[in-house]
Amino acid sequence: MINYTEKIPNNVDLGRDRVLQRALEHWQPAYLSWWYDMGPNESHDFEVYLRTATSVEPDGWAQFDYVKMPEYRWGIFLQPRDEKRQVNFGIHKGQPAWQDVPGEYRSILRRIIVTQGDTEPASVEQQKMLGLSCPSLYDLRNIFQVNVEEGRHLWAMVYLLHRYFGRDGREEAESLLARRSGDTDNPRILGAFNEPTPDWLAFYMFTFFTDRDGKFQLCALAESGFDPLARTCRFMLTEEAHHMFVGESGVSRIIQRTCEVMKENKIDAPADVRSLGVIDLQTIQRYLNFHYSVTLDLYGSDVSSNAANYYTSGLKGRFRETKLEDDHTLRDAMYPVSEVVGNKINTKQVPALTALNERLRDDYIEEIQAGVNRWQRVIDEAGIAFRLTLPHKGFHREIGNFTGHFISTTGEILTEEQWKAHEFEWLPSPKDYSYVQSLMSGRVAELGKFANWIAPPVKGVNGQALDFQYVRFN
Ligand code: BYC
Repeated sequence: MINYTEKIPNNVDLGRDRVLQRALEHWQPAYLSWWYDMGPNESHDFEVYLRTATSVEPDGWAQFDYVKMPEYRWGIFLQPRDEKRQVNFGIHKGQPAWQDVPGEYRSILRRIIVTQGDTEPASVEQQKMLGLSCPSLYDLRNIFQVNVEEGRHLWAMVYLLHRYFGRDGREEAESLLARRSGDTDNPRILGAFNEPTPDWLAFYMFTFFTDRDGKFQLCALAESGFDPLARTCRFMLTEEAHHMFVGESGVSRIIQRTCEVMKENKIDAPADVRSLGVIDLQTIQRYLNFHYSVTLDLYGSDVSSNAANYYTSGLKGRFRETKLEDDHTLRDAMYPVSEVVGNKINTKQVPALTALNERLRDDYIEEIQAGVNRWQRVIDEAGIAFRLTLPHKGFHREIGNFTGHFISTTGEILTEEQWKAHEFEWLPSPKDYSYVQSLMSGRVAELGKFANWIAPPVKGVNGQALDFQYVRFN
C-alpha cells in the first residue's frame, strides 16, 4: 500500500533515508512553483473529480474524489520488487538485476532517465491553455487527469535521479523544471515536445500518437536490468493506458460527430461540413499526418549506436523483450531499414543491434494502424466513402534516414518545390488551425452539455453519469 501520511506519498520507505527525503522535500516546492506557473491555466482553485493511486496492485489501485490540483498527492510509486529478477538481455544477461547503478553505465543511464523525465512536464506545458476551451466538463476533467499524472511521471524520474545519481541527479532534477516547451533558449529535449498543442483536436491526436510513444519507450525501459527503473516504468504504464484512451476516444468522438452531421445533411464537401460547425474529415487526416510523423521522429535514428549500447549494456530492452524468442543478445541478427538512394526508397539489412530504434518504431506503427482502423470503422458504419490512412513512414521526417528528403504521403520522392506545392494538402495549414480554433473559443461548462463538434462519450468516468459535475469551478 501507499503511505499517504508523509509529506511525499510513497511506497519506497522514504522515511528511512533522511538525506534523500530532505532532498526531495527541497525539490517539492520548486515542483509546485513550476505547477502554479506552467500547469493548467487558472485552474488552481478548481475541484476536479480525479483518481489518485492508492496501491500499486493492478486491481483497484485508484480512488476517485474531488481534489484541487495543487493539492494532488504526487508521490513515488514503484511496483514491488521481484527478488529473483535478472538482467534479461545484452552482455550481462543472466546476472541478478541491478539494485544500484553500475558505475560504467552511470552517465548513459542518467541521460535516458533525463530524456524520459523531460517529456512529462513538457506535455503539461504544451496543454496549459486548453482548459479554457474544453468541449465539456467530462473532457476538462480528463485533460486535468492526464496533466496531474504526467506531473507524477516527472516525480517518478526525479526520484531515480535523486536516489541514485547524487549531486548530478539533483542538478538534472532542477533542470527538468527549468527547460520550457518551445522556448528558443532552453527548449525541451525532444522535437515533438516543443510543438504547440493549440486546440483539442491536436490534444487528442497527441494523446493517441505521442502518449503511445510514451507507452513503447516505457515498455522498453520496463525491461531494464536497472531494477528501480523497470519497476517505476511498470507502474507508469498503468497510468499511461488512460491517456491513450482519452486520445483515441476523443478523435473517435470528433469523427462520429462529423459523420452524423454529414449524413443528416447529405453533404460531403469540406466547406459545407465546416459551415455546420464540425471538423471535416480531410482536416482530421491532415492532423493525423502531422502528429504521426513528428511522433515517428521520437524513436531516434533508424541506425543508432546509442540504441545498440543501451541494449548491449542491459539498460533498455525491446518491446516485450522477455516474450521474444531469440538469444536476447542479437549478436548475428539482421533487421531491415529504409534508405533513400537517388530517387528510390530501398530496404537494406543492417545488424539488428543497431536498428533497435527502427524496430521499436515498427512495433509502434503496428499498434497505431490498429487504432486508425478503429476510427475508420466509425466512418464506414456511417456509410461515408472516406479512408483515413497513415502516411508513408518517410513523410515529413526530421530524424533518421529520411531527413532532408521530400517524401509524399504515399512515398514518392519529390523535389522541395513539388513537396511545398502540396504541403497543405498533407499537413494542417494556418487556415485549418484557425478554423479548428474558431470552434473552440470558450469553455462548455454546463452539466451534461457537449460542444457541437464532438459526440458525447459512451459512458462517464468511474460509473458517473455524463451530466455529473466533473469539475467545480468555485
Ligand atoms: N528530437 O542515435 P539517435 C513520453 C537526438 S514519450 C530531438 O538517433 P537515440 C510522453 C538524440 O538525443 C517517451 N533530438 O537517438 C509522451 C541524440 O543526441 P546526442 C520519451 C533527438 O539516442 C507524451 C542524437 O539525436 N522517452 O514518455 O538512439 C506525454 C542522435 O541520437 C530526437 C524516451 O524517449 C528527437 N526526436 O534515441 C508525456 C526514452 N531523437 O547524443 C510523456 C528515453 C534523437 O547527439 N530516450 N535525438 O546529443 C531514448 O531512449 C533515446 O534518447 C531516444 C533517441 C529514443 C529518444
